[in-house]
Formats: sequence, C-alpha cells, structure tokens
Amino acid sequence: MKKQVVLYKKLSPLLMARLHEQAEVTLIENLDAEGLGKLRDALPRAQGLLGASLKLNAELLDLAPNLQAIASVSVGVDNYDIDYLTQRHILLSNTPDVLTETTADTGFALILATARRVVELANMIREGKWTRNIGPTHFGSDVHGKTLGIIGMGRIGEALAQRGHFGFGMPVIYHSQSPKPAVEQRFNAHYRSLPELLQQADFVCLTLPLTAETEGLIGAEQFALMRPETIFINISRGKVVDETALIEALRAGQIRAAGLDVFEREPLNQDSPLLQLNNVVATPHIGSATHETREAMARCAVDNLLAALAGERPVNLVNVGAWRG
Ligand code: 8YV
Repeated sequence: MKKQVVLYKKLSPLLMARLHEQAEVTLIENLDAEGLGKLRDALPRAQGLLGASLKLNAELLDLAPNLQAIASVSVGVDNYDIDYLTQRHILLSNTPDVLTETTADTGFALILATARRVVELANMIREGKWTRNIGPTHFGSDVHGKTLGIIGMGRIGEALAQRGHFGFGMPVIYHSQSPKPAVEQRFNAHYRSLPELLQQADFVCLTLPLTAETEGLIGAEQFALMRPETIFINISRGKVVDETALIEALRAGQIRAAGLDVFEREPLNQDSPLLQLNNVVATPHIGSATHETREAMARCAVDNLLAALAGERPVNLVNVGAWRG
C-alpha cells in the first residue's frame, strides 16, 4: 500500500517521478489562500509532508492524525513545533550540508556588495547619473584584511570563516554557544564574547538559527556597541534582529551599512524603511537559492521522507526523541 504524501513545494520531474513510484502524491502548488485550503483538505490523509517556508503549527497538524514524517527543504527548522512533533512521534528532517557552501557564498556576496556599494553605484549608472569620474562620495570600504566577526559558528559560519581567512586575508573572530578549537586552528579564528565581537568586528555576520534564545538577540543595545564603520550582515533569520533598532542604527550612523537576506516579515514590505536607505543591500532570502543547491536540497528531503515512511531513521533527523526504531 503506497503511502500518502502531500507536497507543498514543487519538485523537479525527476524527483516527482521518484516519489510517484513509492507514494500517492498530492501537490499543493501555491501557498496562497486557495492553496492553504487545499493543504488543510489533504492533511487528514497525509502520512508524509514535504516542503518549506510554511509554519506548520499544532493547529494545522492536528488535522493530520496519520502523519508520520515531515521532510523540510531547509536547514532552518524554526517553522516547526519540535516538542509537538516529538510528542506525536512525527519524524522531522531537514537538509543541512548540501546548502552550506552556497549560503556562505551568499554571505560573502552581501559582504562585498554592501562594503563596495555595488547595488547603489550600479543603479547610479542605470539612472544616468554617471556623468563624471567617481570621487570620494562614491567610495566604499575595503573587505580584504578587515576583521570578520561571525555570530553562530555552525556549518555556514565555518564556511564563511574559510572564505574570509583564505580568500580575503581577514582576521576571524566569532561568538557561539561554545568555543570551537578546530575552527580556531583551521582559520586562526578567536572566540569573543558577544559584546567584544560587536565592538571589534568590521563585519558583523549572523549565521545562527532562530530559536527562543536567539530571537531578538541583536537590538539597540547591541547596535550601540558597534562602530560607525561596522557593516552588519544577516543571512540567518530576520527575527534574530530587532528590525526597528536596525533601522534606527542605520539612520543614526551607528553602523555604516547592512547587507540583509532575511527579514522579520517575508516578503519584505515595499514600504519598509530599509528600502529607503541607500546603505542597505536587501536580497529576497536567496541564501540557498541556486539551481544546483535547491535540487540537492529537494533530493535530500525526498531521501529523508522515503526513509522515514519505510520505517528507517532519516539521515537528517532533527527530533531524535521522536525516533522509536
Ligand atoms: C530557505 C533557508 O529555507 O534552508 C534554510 O533554512 O533559509 C533557505 O534554504 C529556503 O527558502 C527553503 O527552501
């Protein structure tokens, strides 16, 4: 008897074919009001779920009495109530590793684009304002040799440190729940308390997960510790930052600029003050968004889901307490 799988994220034809071989598949193409209605209608029969970018709370999952596994096409798992899933022995899996390098590339893209004012100055040409040789008012900041501060030294933080150390000759300082001796050895990185890092780093980069402990971690007090030449980069989750405090810090010149791939609310409102600031580079949550990496993530999620539905422990099981193998 094929398992009932509900997808709320489109997959490539290859992966769809693979799923169809082993499951009865319902695809919810969009997560608009109509799509959410279709999802709610499909949940009562769902034994497996696969998708991303949707808060699957208890209210919704109470509609899915037969649910055995959720495969998230993401490394972040802040969209899930882990305790609820564990109590119901619903296996949650994610897709770490396959997206690490791509997301770290996004982090460096933002470091370079923000420091060198790439978006602002490229737009200047498009707007017909490049009418004479550029001068000091157009200058950006150097990246090479500057101090790279990383908050959250997990896989993505390590990949960012690698790029800074080997690629740009940057001294690396970091803050995380615990010191990482291997990272210190590989990248000549040095552990700092959060206040020390904020005071010393030329680039403050967030690469940590959104949890009850990290929500609102960077607010007015933390921005006040940074220097006027500091550039703030966020490729983690928007809610790790008090966005109102960030806007105030940018407006007051407490920090030089910000490169942001994530926001408190996504999509970012067109009338957000962040979009009125020339010293902000904003990208639409493109961290892992390359053809190659998103296919690899989806493939990983399908592997995790099919394993769980076959009674095997998924490679990337998040809530190990749910496993009864
Ligand atoms: C997005 C990410 O989730 O993996 C994560 O946690 O933030 C990104 O890869 C992506 O939107 C999920 O498909």
